[in-house]
Amino acid sequence: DFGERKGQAERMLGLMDVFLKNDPISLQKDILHHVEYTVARSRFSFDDFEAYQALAHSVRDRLIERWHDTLIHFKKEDPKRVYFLSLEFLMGRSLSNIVINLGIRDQFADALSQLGFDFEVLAEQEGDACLGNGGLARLSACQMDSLATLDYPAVGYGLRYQYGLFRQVIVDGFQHEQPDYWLNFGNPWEIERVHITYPVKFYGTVTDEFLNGEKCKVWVPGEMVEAVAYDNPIPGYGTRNTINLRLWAAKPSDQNDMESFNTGDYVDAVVNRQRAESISSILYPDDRSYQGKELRLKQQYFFVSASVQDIFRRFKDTHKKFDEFPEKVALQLNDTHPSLAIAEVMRVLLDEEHLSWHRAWDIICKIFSFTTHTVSPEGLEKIPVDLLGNLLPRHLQIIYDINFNFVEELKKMIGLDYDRLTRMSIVEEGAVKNIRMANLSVICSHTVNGVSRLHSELLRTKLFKDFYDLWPHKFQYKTNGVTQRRWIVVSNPSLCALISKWLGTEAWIRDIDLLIGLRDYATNAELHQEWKMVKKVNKIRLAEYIEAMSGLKVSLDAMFDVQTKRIHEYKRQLLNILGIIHRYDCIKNMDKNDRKKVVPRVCIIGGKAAPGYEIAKKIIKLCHVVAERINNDKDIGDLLKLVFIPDYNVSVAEMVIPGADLSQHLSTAGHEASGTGSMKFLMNGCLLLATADGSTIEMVEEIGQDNMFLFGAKAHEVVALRKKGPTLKVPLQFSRVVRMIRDGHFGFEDYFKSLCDKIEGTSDYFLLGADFMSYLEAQAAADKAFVDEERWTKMSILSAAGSGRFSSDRTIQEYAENTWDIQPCRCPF
Ligand code: RUG
Repeated sequence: DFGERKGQAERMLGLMDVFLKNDPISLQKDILHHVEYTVARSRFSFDDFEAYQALAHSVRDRLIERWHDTLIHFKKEDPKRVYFLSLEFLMGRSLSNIVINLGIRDQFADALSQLGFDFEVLAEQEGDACLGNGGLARLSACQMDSLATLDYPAVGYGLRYQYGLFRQVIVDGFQHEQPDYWLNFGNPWEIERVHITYPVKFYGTVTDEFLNGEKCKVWVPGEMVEAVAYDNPIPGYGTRNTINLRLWAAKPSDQNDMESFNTGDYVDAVVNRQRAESISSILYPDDRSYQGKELRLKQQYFFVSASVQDIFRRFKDTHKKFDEFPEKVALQLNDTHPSLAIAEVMRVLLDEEHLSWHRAWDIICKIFSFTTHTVSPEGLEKIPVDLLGNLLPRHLQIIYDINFNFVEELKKMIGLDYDRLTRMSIVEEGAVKNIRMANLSVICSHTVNGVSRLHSELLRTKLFKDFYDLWPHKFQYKTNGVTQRRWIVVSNPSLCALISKWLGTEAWIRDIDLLIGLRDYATNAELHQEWKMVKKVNKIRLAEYIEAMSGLKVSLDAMFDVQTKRIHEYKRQLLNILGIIHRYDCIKNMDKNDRKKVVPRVCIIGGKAAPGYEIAKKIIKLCHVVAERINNDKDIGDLLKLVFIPDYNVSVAEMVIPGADLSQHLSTAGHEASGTGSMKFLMNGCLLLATADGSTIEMVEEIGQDNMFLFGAKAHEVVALRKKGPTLKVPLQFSRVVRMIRDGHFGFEDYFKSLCDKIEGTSDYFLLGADFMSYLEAQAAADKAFVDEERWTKMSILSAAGSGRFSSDRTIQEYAENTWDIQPCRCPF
């Protein structure tokens, strides 16, 4: 029978071309084939969107070839794999990234132009996949790109939300949220795997039963849902390796419904089916505050359970002994969101594989590693015991058992220090009893890391001090990084070509350390000319976007000054707006001569506020009323403009970042775990105006303090400043601009009262007043540098040249070597 199957396989191979061809005629034939047979349009009449669909399917065919080869290669080699568990992946658009990584962009562009289409125009047809909130989610996407490029055997697991992050619509300056049904027009990049499904159980009871004379726990669930796999191949650059991002969608389980259908309760049964689907229907739009919602908990367990079943299935395909599990499996927890995986793996080992507690616990301690992205204790996830016990009764028992053993061990080590025991316990006692997911993650992981050096220091000295004192060897830091493939090659093709020309190679696209070579030409006049030209091209693109979006014409001679990120008090968009009001006020009070010295600015702010975050929404409104006033003041002209870019997402970022001269990263020191937007700006030769927070501190080391504009209190000073309370002095300039808002210079004074109250006196938790003068000085320094074109261009070149350390390739390599202990597994060409 094997001989027959082999014969069949050979016959099938003979029928197919070995690989799809990439010459212009083959590509055109493929595209037209997909127009006719996939999109089902006539090849003589199809529009740009249909052409995009056909193009995407032609690209997908090529992607699938490599993906299959990689999966077969991994199966054959059976290396240790890392399983990257993340509740969020912010992929944005895929087409351009994929063709660049596959090395077939130019071939497709040529083929399309012969068919009368422009590649870039078609690429614009694609919608963004926004299955995440912000930094954490985009980081996951960058890390997948690096894992594939560096040939690591990795699988990403997440949720296939039907509704991604809400669309931000601005009406009269107020944010409104609209649902993002991103799957409306289909998604050519995913492959539905109807045969890869797993049952996921919820609720019910746990009973004691005897199996072969041994007492064991049996969980009888109250509800069952089916998890269906959707695979998203992620190609590496300069390699055939194409790894898998497997996202789970919830489907009703037939087993669940049989009862209701049989009892004739047909309508209820259908409604129940819809309830099952709701598990993967929506992304929670706030990544920083955890609300103990049942649906969110269900999402977490749903994706964890399906992923763990998948991982066990793969392991058991080729292995019999569970002691080999840690040699083949590394499980990475991206924040605490997937940390139920710990209890789930334990449950499977104990209740399904019938390992002893001792053996199961030994495996747990070897396979999990945990990255936290949080800075403040309030940001740490807690799950009410009642909620967890109701939804996942067996998991709660296991967590209690882990905690019992831990606390007993701890007592032996530290004695009866009850304060410390209470702090370190997984269970938080109180009016509402909670499970502390961060404590669970730290206790059960062999490695815990922060996402910048400063962040790790804060973890060691504050957030997880008790744990660090106990297990210093567990704690590491892995400074975040972003992929240069997306953030230079895709988003800034002119800069990409320029860098390759001056370095004499494209090798930096895989080996980012080569970027440092640009330093040799930092004062080269010819490079300066070309560098400025590239920036100009990108500024034109951004200016056209601004005009199309808002009708506002902006001057290309002005400094494009950008702050784009989620709107949050600690990120201090308000400091930026107050600075703009101050600038406006100063210009208004200048005579003609002084005005000639003003450096014209186009201030650009963009970002979404979480729907329930009132203060953040007020900041957006304030930005709009200030913009309205300034932009319509004829007396100001081109000296100052303020633009709010709505619905900031990955593809908007790809256009905004290359066009920025200056970018602002204003978080109160000690509040931004890392920050990754700054890395993208840096790679694009944009100068930074920033506080000494998160990864910025490491940027200063790479590019030098002279090449950026630093300001504000340092992390260790922030605590002391807060302690000063009412005696803390704020500058007159600060009080004046806040008064302007209070007095209704921009209207809506009643609406903005609570906003002003939040930043005056002892309420100014994020220290806008204390940092204001230093901020204005940094802004003045930026103005001074900007008028000296040669100096600015040199700083810009040095920024890009020094950005290599902030590539996710470096981050991933560090994880692979120091955390996961995995080796590259390169698929032969
Ligand atoms: O706020 C952090 C950023 O500082 C960081 O750069 C990013 C990636 O590590 O993660 C962000 N973050 C934090 N996203 N969600 C959280 C809350 O856990």
